[in-house]
Amino acid sequence: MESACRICGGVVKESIDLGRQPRGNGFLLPQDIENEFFFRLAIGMCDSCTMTQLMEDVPQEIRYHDAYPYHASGSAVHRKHFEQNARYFLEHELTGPDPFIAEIGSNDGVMLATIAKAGVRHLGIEPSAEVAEMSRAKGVRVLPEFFDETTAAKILDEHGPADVVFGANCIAHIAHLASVVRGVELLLAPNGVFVFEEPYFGTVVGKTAFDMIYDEHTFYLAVRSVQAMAERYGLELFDAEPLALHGGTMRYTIGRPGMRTPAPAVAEFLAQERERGLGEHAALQGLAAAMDKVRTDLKDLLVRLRAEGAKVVGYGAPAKAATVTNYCDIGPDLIPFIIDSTPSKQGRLVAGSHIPVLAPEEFGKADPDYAVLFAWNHAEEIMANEKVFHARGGRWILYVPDVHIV
Ligand code: JHZ
Ligand code: ZN
Repeated sequence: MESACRICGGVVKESIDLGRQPRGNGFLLPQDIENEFFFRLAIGMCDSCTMTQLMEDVPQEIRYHDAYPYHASGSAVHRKHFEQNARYFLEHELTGPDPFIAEIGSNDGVMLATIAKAGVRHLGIEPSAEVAEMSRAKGVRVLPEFFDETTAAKILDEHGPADVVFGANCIAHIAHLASVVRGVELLLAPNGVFVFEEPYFGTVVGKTAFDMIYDEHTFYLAVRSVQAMAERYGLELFDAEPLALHGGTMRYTIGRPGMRTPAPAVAEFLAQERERGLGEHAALQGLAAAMDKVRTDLKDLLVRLRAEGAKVVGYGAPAKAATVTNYCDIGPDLIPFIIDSTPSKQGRLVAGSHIPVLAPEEFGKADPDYAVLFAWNHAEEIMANEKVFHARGGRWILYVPDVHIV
């Protein structure tokens, strides 16, 4: 199968088909099972610009509805990270007279709350009403819309050029990314920067983190594909910084050509990606083989533990859990429930696999033998919070980069 690249119009060749899948964040009530939404989850790479992307996407209004359940403030590590981000911008980029920062997909205001407290002009662009409301309660100013060229023109009109446009775990979601980049190009001040952080394609391949593949992740960004995208829309990639978040994120800094000297990291990552073959279709073929093995190993382990009479539950219900449970055919018969601290997910079912999501209090009460850590990217924080489980002999099952027990 082939499709047209959303960035350059080139040919995207399909490499991995995960079959009929629900939405990653499609947590649902039992009475809504009948009308559950499914689509064909498949990814491929563009022959011309190497951008890896979904073959088919889910309309954004279905994904980012008013009750969008993911709250970016749900982790202490994330809260600290985004506060540091805000402080960095305040100290290094928002230093001129009356500076202005815009954030695309500002969620519950985890980053902008610090900017608002500092009294700096800002605007969050966030279409999902509930999280937008949560950010307003923190003093954040929000425009409840999807960002694109038209929105950018409106913002420019009303607020003037932006010194910083920021986005985290959001830019790679947007199917009309080409229009977003054109919009940013319009909105940026002459020396302004577009900074965004997204899970790194090199992580997905390197760690067999195939659970990063779901409806919201339209694009799987790498330094090479981001550089090509920036150039195509009249911008330049100045920096690429690896971050530990979400198991391996890359933070990109883009701006008007020639305004800054590109950091050595850009050339270094480009060379590294060439060496790793990340711009070749073979990278996806390798991932397909590795994820097949994880599927077999994880399912076999859970079937064996059930036969032995062990009590196994899940921990963390990230969007990723939908991909893993559905792709590996894991349902409530193998994992009766998953613990998650997010109130908007509790009492609901994981999309497709229909495993119930319960509040953290239920973990200790159930006293399980094993817990599958679906939120593996938060391992340190969760394992520290649940020390008692391990001390009592409970064991964590992880499946990234391979299936293992700790
Ligand atoms: P977490 C998010 O994906 C959302 P997800 C989004 N789609 C995206 O693009 C990626 O990030 C990159 C829970 N938890 O952060 C909270 C506990 O229960 O891996 C969350 O539901 N106890 C925008 O959904 C989940 O785990 C805890 O102590 O894959 C983690 O979700 C902690 C720390 C978390 O994101
Ligand atoms: Zn392309």
